[in-house]
Amino acid sequence: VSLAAALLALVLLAEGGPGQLQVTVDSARHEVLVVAGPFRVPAMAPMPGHQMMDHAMAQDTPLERFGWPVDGWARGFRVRLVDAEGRDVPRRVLHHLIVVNFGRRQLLYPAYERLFGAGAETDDVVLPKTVGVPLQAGMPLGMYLGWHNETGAEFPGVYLRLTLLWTPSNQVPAPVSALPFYADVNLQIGGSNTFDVPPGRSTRSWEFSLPVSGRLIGLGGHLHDYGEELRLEEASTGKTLSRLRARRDSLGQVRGVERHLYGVAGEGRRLRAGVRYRVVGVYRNPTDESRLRGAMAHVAGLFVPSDLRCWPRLDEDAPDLRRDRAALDGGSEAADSAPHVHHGP
Ligand SMILES: [Cu+2]
Repeated sequence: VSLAAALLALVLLAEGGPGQLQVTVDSARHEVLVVAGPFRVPAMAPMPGHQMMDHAMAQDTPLERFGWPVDGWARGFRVRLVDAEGRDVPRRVLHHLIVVNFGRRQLLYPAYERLFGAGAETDDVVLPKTVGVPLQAGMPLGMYLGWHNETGAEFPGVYLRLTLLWTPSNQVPAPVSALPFYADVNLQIGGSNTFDVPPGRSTRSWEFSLPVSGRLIGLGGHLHDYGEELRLEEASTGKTLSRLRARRDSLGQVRGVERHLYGVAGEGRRLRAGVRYRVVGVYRNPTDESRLRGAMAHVAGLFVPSDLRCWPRLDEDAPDLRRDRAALDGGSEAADSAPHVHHGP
């Protein structure tokens, strides 16, 4: 076993760039380990309120690309931060981690798939073995992170150890293929998705239709402070298909958003190709001042297409996709106009 494991344990170095990204396959445990770093994570001054923390103060690292090494399905991840001696670094200094799949388009947007995102409060995610996100060996992935270190101490050399769990392509029965689903009330691809929140109650929504039918088997959401709820509705009837309420404290600061697991074997929430749907974000601002560009509202989950062959094709030359690529690859202009767009759950 050890020889086979050793032979199968590939170590791939990310092509180009100063990053020391290492990808290692553990074929016995069905895990892919991605190690990035070292990163210098300076201490930041504490910020009043959570909104500042949410965006302006998170420092994004440059995108680092790597190739996904195995055929199969991704079914979860674990995140750990360590120093050069292997000692744990507090997980909360990692504000967000985004993994992008440059080999596939999103369902609703001509933009690259966000395989997953993890925030400071996101627990490790592990799906049951009956479901997974299909990935082929060689699929071009990329990742970036944002630091937010309020511990008061600098961490001079932090390594991110991202463990991805996968199911091999020969598993019987094969898992159900589920792909990321993302719908935002205000996404400009390659730009920002934030918007202003006026005093009082306000809603913002975006309508869409799907190129392929399927079912949502899980859905979470993301709101900033003063956020009240997110809804997924049928546009013509206004019928609510999913409602995600924010957990808020007495000042309206959002502590989290509900998450629904509609089941893997069960029906999930059926969505049909060609039907108009609407994602709605509801805010209630108790102050008498608008909060400028202070809000975000989106849902993110897992979608099982009825036919994966009908998934929309990636068109590398489409203007939206080029904008997305430019923003992800950085460059000062793109970085200014495009703070991170986080995708969960
Ligand atoms: Cu946000």
